[in-house]
Amino acid sequence: MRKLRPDSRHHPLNSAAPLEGFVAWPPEFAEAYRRKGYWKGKTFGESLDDWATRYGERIAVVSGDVRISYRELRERADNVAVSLAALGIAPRDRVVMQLHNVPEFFYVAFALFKIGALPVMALPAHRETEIRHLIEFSEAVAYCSPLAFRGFDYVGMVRSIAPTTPTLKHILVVGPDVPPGTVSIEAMARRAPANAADVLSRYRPKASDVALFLLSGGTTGLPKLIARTHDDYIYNFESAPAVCGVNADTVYLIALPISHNFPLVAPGSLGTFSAGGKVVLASSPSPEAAFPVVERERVTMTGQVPAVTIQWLDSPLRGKYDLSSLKVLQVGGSRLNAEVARRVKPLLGATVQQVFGMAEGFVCYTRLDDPEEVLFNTQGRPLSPDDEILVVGWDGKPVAPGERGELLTRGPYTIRGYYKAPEHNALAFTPDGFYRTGDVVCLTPSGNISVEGRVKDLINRGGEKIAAEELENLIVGHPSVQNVAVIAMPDPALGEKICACVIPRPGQSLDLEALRAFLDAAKIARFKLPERLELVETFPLTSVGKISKKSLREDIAAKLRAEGKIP
Ligand code: OOB
Repeated sequence: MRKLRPDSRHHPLNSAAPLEGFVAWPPEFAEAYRRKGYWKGKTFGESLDDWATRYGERIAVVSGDVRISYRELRERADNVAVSLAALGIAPRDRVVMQLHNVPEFFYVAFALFKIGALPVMALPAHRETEIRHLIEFSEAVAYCSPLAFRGFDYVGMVRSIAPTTPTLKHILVVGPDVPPGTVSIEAMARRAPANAADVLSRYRPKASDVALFLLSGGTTGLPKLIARTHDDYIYNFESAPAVCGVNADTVYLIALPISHNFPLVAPGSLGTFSAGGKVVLASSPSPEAAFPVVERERVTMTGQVPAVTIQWLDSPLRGKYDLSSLKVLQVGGSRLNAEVARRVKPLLGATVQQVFGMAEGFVCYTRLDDPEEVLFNTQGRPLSPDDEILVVGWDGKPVAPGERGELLTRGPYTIRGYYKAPEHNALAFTPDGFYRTGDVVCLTPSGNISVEGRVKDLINRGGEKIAAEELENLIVGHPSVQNVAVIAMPDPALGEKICACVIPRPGQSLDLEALRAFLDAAKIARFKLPERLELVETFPLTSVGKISKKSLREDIAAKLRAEGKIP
């Protein structure tokens, strides 16, 4: 009998229709993006193979004392891929990945890419509600996590969910010693199977296929799933190195959650790999955790949120470590105050690069040689020459140049719809495919974008609209203020009133009267003066480290109720 050789042409999915629930680009756009060379027809698996061939023994990933070369990275990903296929994980199966900053993240993600299975990028801060939602919504067959991290028992959590999520069959766990009934990622990574080439040739995802799911960054409701294809996501991270000054000498520190879009592709780990650089993992962006790593590994670049930048600038540890290797400090995720941006070069020695992006795709950067005016005061300009942007008013019509409006965008790496969400898509996208970002921006005369707030981050005080960010930018200029978040608080008469939540600088204090006098001196409309001041030590954060205004609003509403000021 003739032995049947696995043949990629015979896998049932090799000629299959697109994934159901995925909103593809219209054919004429897809064609143009290919013609212009943005979409190269390459998959993640092929990219990793390329890197391993080109960069071989160079170090790709550093985590503590562990150093992994490009060759080893591919070897381990291939090993894991074969083991996952042997477990029965099939092309297009979804796998919820909830890993912190460990090298196993890359083994599993690339293993899944290679067998055409689809990672769903959860964040370590997610808990039962979000994880259950992600497993149910994506119909995940597997879940992947540490045993425990920061005192939280992930395996315990998923075991409590599993009995009521029937699609879930496998739990993959970091570490050599894993509980019975779970699979060790380390063991899979070290087992070199004889039939790797056969298994890996059986199914080859197409570059136009969905490669992975990111989560929407919304701070309300449960996250929506953002399907990114090999074509569009590879274009996204391969374009980043040129605008971020990344090359083979780059040492890029990941201190944000590793599965977030910013540290994945902007340029993040994937952009750094594509240039042959080195990716260094840290467990937290705090000065205590990150500074020693910067010193030891001679880190040249990292990406962080503004709250972390403020911590780094104000840290007494700054003078105790050698941070002189830092060349570029990327700051994004929420608006960076110009005064903070101005302090980066003198205090940290690095050029600040503002990054304004979203998991839905679109990313803007200030360029490293921009004048200070642009570096400090704007969030930069689009990554791709084919990023189309519109700034529209309440009526949906473009505003006059320089006026504020909502940013709409479409382009070669911006999705045309959330996964399996037709009703929401009808609201979140225009009929001609522009994504409504919900961000209020204006275009500066230099052609850069200034993010002025969120469409919904407005306080409606009896009909007067107040943009929270406008007040925040003023208040942060007060000498006693380290950081501020302005939120709406419920009011029986006006509907909403303004509350300023302030973290004072060490040893400083502030009262409401002094704050109002300070703002009054800035000559703003009196209806914008806060009616309440809350002094706090820290802000509640979202899973990726942004200030959670939702939690702040809930806290203040609870206080007002306790004080009998609202029913
Ligand atoms: C990044 O992605 P997401 O998906 O967590 O959040 C996107 C939203 C944007 O729509 C905007 O509202 C806000 O976060 N945002 C900024 C900002 N960067 C993001 N607002 C003001 N200034 C900025 N620089 O947060 C993200 C994705 C890729 C790169 C960088 C950040």
